[in-house]
Amino acid sequence: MVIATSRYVSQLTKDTLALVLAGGKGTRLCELTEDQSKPALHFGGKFRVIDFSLSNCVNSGIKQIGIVTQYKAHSLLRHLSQGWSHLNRDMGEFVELLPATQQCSSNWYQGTADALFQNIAFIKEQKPKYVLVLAGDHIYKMDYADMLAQHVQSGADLTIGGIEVPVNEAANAFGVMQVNENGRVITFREKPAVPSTLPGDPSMALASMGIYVFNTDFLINELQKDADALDSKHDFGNDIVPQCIANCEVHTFRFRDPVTQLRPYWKDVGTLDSFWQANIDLIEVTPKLDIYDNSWPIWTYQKQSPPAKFVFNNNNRRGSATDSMVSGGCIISGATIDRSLLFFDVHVHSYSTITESVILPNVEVGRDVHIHRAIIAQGCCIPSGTKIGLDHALDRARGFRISPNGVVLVTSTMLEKNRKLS
Ligand code: ADQ
Ligand code: ADP
Repeated sequence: MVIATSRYVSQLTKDTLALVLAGGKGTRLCELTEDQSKPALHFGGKFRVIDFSLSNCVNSGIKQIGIVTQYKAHSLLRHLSQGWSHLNRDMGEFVELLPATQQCSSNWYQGTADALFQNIAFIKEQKPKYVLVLAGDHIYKMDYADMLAQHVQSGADLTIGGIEVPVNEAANAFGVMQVNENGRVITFREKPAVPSTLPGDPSMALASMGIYVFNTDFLINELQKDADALDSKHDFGNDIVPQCIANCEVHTFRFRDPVTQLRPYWKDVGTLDSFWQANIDLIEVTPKLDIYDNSWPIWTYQKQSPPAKFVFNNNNRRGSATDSMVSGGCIISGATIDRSLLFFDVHVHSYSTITESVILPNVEVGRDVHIHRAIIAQGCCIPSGTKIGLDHALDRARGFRISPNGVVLVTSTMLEKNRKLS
């Protein structure tokens, strides 16, 4: 058996079909996912969340990709057709969309396992040796070829991507595993209230990243068994993984930096706080996730925009941005931006300040507006004189949402309600 580990081209990655689960509701993101799914959310100034998993696939050499969509998929489908339709079917490369209700059943996908079960015919048609199951809502850079190589070498039926996380972050949030000295998974509990810890380190747990490599025949068999089970929720974390651990050879692949052996950046942007934090992480002086790394580009689609413009206004007020990222099409006129991330086409008018905030695309910020520690959703028009994030009681009274960590979310629907009331 030959195991090629070259980053870009290897036989293993060519023999692999990636299936990206991109249909979750993302309810903990509240109004941000009111009209679009979590993987479609804008992220990092010019990307969408799903671009990270898809770029990892392409950069790892995996170019047979199916994307399983369900909930509010319109903007996701548009983004995928604009940005991810360039792979060449004739060369065996594709990004195929697999929406619910168009497969073998007339039902919506009942859970993540059912979402793949309904696509068994598609999987068989591609004839892959391995299936890599991914979530479309994680921000990270990972070479899946390393995981595939370990999977094949270990002889496992299933390999689960694992990462060390602080116990308090793992509780009720992630699947948590215990492994033996050979990396074989001994126990797995989905979102336990009290996670088991790493041997010798009671502060850390080994969390499942929700990334799985299966031998294809084994996966199809397990999906069929799960579909026949009457007491199943048809979910990977609750049903498929525990069932496999009880009966088969399941290993973990530890996601670590190959050189430093440290924990790489990996974030599930499932809450308002984690979405805000992951965006703000990018403006660190030396961010843990390097999106300027030419050896691991994050591919996306973005409409053409002119460069960001900074204007000194008629009253000698400087338009400036410090420790911030400002995207194309932005105009900052006589306003101060600090420790913030502005997506494309944001206009900020004179005498305004924006600090520690994430401003999504196509936002107009009027004069003398002050925004602190907030997420301003796409398409908002903030009226002149508005204060956001300076007084949470006032924010609440205006119907803005405050996250557990004190980040204020403002959407155009909230602003419109306010306008009608005033
Ligand atoms: P969760 O992220 O809570 O836990 P889940 O809600 O099933 O699991 O979402 C997994 C992925 O599937 C997400 O990308 C979501 O968008 C997508 N998805 C959900 N329902 C879907 C459906 N009906 N159709 C298509 N796609 C759907 C999982 C694991 C944990 C692990 C965490 C890591 O179960 O064990 O720790 O991921 O984040
Ligand atoms: P302010 O309220 O800060 O005075 P303005 O809307 O008057 O904001 O715009 C200030 C400056 O921003 C303008 O003088 C111009 O230099 C620049 N600007 C605004 N809109 C555009 C545009 N569409 N193209 C190029 N520059 C623009």
